[in-house]
Amino acid sequence: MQKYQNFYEEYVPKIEYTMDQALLKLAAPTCLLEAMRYSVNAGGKRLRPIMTLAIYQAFGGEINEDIIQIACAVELIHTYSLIHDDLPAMDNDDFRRGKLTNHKKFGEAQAILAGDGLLTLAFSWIAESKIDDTSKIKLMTSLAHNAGPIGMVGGQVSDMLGNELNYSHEQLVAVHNLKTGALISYAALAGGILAQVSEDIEQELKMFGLNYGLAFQIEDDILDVNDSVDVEKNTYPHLLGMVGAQKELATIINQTQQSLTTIASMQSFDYELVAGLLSYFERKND
Ligand code: GRG
Repeated sequence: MQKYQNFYEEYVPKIEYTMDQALLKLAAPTCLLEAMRYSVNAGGKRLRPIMTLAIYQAFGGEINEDIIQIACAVELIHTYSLIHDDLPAMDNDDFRRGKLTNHKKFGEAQAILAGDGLLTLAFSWIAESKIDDTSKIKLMTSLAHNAGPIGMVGGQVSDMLGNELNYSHEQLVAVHNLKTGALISYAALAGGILAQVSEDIEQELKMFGLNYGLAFQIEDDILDVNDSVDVEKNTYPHLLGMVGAQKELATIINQTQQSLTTIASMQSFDYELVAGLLSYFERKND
């Protein structure tokens, strides 16, 4: 836990610095750049790039500026998804991370375009990096797959359609895996791709990320109930009750730990560093 805490404290500022410096170098219209930087610099846990970097280092990878910028590509996509999710046509939120949402600050058209800009820029950050071409293609293919219509975007659509339906447990897992799990699964896999692990380990990293994402979503649903936010229809507390949702969360967290144990049995791996990512759940469930 302390090892991960130290890693987190060292790399979050580096992630934030890398993203802002790269944005500042863009010869984009000033108003667009301002809207993009506003959301990228608005804070957040930086969970996804931290996960990529921790997994890469756990396999013995040496982190440099190039690797940090590649790890940040997924954070750009995450940020675009939040900007678009907050729009009036979707969740219609006024605040995000304690600040006005992008469209409230810059207007809807600029917010849509800032999101579009971040989405495409993410792929440039991988394409223009110094790593070998095979790893680049693997990263870009997985990111496109997990962020797009058969990943996060598809999950967002199923989630919206679900407002009219009652999803079964199985359907709910499928929606969460796409909407929330797919990007986190990519973040875990990216650490392995950068460290050039075997395909078996890549599969295990994908599972780790998917289960982590599911746990993340169940936790979010439970916290909403604790914060007295209305219990929405297609959530774990609504489907399984609070006790059932807590039990399911514990089961899924256990599965993420199992994935890490399996990985450590296959290749030399800093289990302690990556297991620290699970401290996110421990703190909230104390
Ligand atoms: C608009 C294409 C499109 C997709 C939106 C991610 C998403 C899909 C919607 C957000 C809805 C939501 C609150 C989901 C719960 C899980 C989640 C992704 C929370 C936000 O991620 P954090 O906690 O955010 O990593 P920070 O602010 O820490 O970066």
